[in-house]
Amino acid sequence: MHLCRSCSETLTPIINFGTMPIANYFREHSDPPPATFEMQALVCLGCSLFQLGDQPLPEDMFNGYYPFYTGLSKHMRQHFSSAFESILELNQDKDKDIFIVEIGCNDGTFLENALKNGVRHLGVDPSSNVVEKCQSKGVNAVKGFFGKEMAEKIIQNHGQANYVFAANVICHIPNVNEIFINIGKLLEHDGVFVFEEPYLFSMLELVSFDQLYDEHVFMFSATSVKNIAKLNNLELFDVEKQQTHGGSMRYFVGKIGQHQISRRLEECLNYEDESGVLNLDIYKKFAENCNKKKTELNNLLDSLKNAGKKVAGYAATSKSTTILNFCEIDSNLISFISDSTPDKIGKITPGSGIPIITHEEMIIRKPDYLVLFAWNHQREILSKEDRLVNLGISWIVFVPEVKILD
Ligand code: DWN
Repeated sequence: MHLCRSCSETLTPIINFGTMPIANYFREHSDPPPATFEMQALVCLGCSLFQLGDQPLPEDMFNGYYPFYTGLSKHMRQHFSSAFESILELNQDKDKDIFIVEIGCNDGTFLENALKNGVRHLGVDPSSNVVEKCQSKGVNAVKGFFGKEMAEKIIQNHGQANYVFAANVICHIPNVNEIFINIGKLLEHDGVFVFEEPYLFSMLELVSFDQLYDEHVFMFSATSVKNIAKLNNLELFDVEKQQTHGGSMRYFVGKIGQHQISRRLEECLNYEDESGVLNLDIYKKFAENCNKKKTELNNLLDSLKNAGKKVAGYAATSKSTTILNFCEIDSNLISFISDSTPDKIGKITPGSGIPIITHEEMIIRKPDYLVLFAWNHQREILSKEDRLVNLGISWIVFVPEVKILD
């Protein structure tokens, strides 16, 4: 039996995806195999928090080798530049010396904007390789997990923060109440905690269950964030939909009574309520859809193999670990996956053992089909890779549905 990580109610099981490896453990053949865990998704019908039952140890997931760099995507660089502008717009007093803290700053793609604008800032990240990337750019960053000790150290060295920002990070941290409590301490009385994460209702609608992997222990909705904030003496006062990662939500949280509750938030909460955020039916349907998608993808790949076609993958994403392992796809069905991250080249995918090569080599090896694992960057990738279609390579997508693109 699992209890909700926020409100402690008993969780209701939704779907078990089976044994999964660490999603970002791209390794050499000779390296030890990845740590594994049972990936079961559950929902709390008390506070609506959708979550995984178990999660591997944080130090197995985030360490000196974390092979993901936000800044590799042009679209994400633009997104974080505009996220930074929106945070500046929250500040009414333009002469104020503001201080922004980013939790999970990765390679500093967001905080580079603070640096450019002369805004006092600090990034925190547990992975030393990305912290070094920040420091090499002149972005202030420290290595460590964000918690009580880190919050106190930041206050002692820099004072309280006007803004705390996090993107695709809070859903990684299991002790969510503790995070909210410590962010509450770090924030000035009128400060704002702005964070954005893949949105529960987008995942349900697109059946993008590959958003769930070891790191993504939560899939938030406005309802669950409102409840977590309340439980920890904070208040959700606004939300803003984002196009990133197939549909994300940006949440604005402050101290109780400090900010006006927005109309947008009220509408969003109504929408979630009417859509059945606390009703088991929508989650049962999601589980059915996940199994249906697995069958459809397997059928398509089997039929292409039987027809003698060469199928490969594009982008060795964290998400691909869930798809490949849940659908039991290995190098018999997908010969290789190409990727732009130098750290991943020459390695194999976790669990499924598919070799990773560069995009240049992929073109030389010319597959007939490419499964797009970075479907969340579809527009960016299809436009920069239009040469592939001229080479006779067709794209296979599986979000929102399994199909070969025209
Ligand atoms: O939350 C998280 C999100 C935001 O980023 C993480 N826990 C880790 C990571 O997840 P992901 O690996 O699924 O992210 P992406 O951005 O969907 O995929 C990144 C991978 O795709 C990289 O290995 C690089 C590759 N890629 C590529 O080869 N060509 C990406 C783009 C945009 C490209 O054009």
